[in-house]
Amino acid sequence: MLLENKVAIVTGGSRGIGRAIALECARHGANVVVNYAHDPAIAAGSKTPAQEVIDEIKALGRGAVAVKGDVSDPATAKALVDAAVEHFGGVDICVANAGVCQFHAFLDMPPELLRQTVGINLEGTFFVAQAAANRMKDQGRGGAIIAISSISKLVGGEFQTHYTPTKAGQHSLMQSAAIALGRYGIRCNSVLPGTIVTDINKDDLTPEKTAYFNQRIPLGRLGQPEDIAGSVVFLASDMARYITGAEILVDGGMFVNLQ
Ligand code: RM4
Repeated sequence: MLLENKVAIVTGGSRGIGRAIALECARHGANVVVNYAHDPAIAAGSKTPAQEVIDEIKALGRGAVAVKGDVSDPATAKALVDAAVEHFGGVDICVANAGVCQFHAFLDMPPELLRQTVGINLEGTFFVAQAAANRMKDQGRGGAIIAISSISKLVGGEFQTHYTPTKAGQHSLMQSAAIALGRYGIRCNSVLPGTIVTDINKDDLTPEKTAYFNQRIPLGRLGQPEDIAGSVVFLASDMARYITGAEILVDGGMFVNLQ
């Protein structure tokens, strides 16, 4: 129970890595504000992903509320903090997870795709971190901000020229925010997932690419969202009380495996 009675905001928390983080925070005692951007079409009588994760958190005995919003809009960050205060009395943890990666060639990259990717991945991280940090400062009890960056902060991708800069930018933001916020006891760190199987890459992970990755990854498999959640809980907890401006690479050894 590393996060007993803490309040966590998780952006993009209804699916994939964000969902796994939201659930693990709840397992460790946190109440969770789950942000999501879209309501996918669902069969009559079934639940949306956001409804499902809220119900799963409540089944764990913790509080949960869903807030729909595009994190590239600063108003969403305010709405998330307001919801945390209204429902749970404040904010202790902010996980900036929401992200997009529509694979596209560089030479004919449409400006709108670049702007959307920067808006969600980098500006969205900025807005939610800023809103959470202002609340944490006013609360006077510190806090933890975690950006879900990526191995793509460290390496490139032919079809990710719009995306990898946002991942590097997220961590650079955490480094500078760590300096700006340390005086308030607010820690800012990044987690760098490797290739994790989620909705955003299911079409990209062809059998051939999966075989390549499995051969390159020393642990022999692609990551799952649940492989990331523990590092986030650690950074959010008092076990990381002297860690700020840092990064944790969670990639099965992919990055270091040149030969
Ligand atoms: C990650 C990394 C993975 C890719 C996802 C979409 O940062 O580049 O390989 O599948 O993004």
